[in-house]
Amino acid sequence: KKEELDYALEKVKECLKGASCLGADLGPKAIRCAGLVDAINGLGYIVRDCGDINPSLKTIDSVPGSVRLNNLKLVNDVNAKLYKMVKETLSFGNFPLVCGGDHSLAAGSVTAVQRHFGKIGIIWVDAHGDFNNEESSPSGNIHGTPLSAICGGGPENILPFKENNAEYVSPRNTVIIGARALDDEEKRLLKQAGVTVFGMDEIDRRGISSIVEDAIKIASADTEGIYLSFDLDAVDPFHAPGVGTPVKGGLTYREAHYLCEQLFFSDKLLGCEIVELNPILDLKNETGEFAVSLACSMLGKTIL
Ligand code: Z70
Ligand code: MN
Ligand code: MN
Ligand code: MN
Repeated sequence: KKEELDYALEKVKECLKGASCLGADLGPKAIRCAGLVDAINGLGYIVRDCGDINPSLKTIDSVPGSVRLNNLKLVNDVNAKLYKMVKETLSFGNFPLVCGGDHSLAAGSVTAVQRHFGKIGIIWVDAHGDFNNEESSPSGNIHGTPLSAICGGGPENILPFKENNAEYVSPRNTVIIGARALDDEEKRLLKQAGVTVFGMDEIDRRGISSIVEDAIKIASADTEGIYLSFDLDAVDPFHAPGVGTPVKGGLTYREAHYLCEQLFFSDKLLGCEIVELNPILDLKNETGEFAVSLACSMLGKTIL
């Protein structure tokens, strides 16, 4: 029924905004349905599916006190589990591929990768900067903040599992690709921190190959390697409609794949994630299938 569908849609939209309840549940399911495990097996890898991370908390929480981040407890609960899972994966010598879920999961995944390797670079493919802190965030949605937190700019309270004296990721080794929806204060914070931002305009002007080459250089300078955090809303909604906040004017199908292919060939990848898939907003799981094909490119699938 239309009313029921509208209701579900509203719920998912709500849930994708920085929390990991319904949206985080449906995204990974849709990626599995699109054949992720078989596709990666087909590349010659052995896949260990660690399963979904389900929050122990059932309800959306409002946090008492002055904290203005939405669903903080819920997000922290999921991220604490993800942190442990990614660290375990790495300590077994395996390669983590994290599927979301909204981008707030990066607080857990990236902190684990950074902790394991000591010093990493990040390539953050996204229409957004996700570089707000608790004060600058216009929405209170945690998915608008994880990159700032990971780089040490706060909000500190989304990293409760971060071990004392563990290093933050250096903004100097952090690169955003595909940006076209940054808040004014967020732009200032990015500049101040020294994060390299390649907006869509620069990709138009210079071409994706030159941008990716620069990004790999920056993220791998004096680091153990690169973690790729791929928000599907970086891609143009024409190819990836199934995301919470589609923004026109994004990466083409081939630009997105080229980026992933080159990162594989760089031999610097330490792990990767694909986030923000929202199957309810998708068309026939097209974006889920796209996510699978991107994962294959990150893992070495070639054209010729
Ligand atoms: C805005 C905020 C955002 C999506 C992250 C939006 C952030 N900068 N939107 N991911 N889809 O609220 O911080
Ligand atoms: Mn994002
Ligand atoms: Mn985004
Ligand atoms: Mn987001």
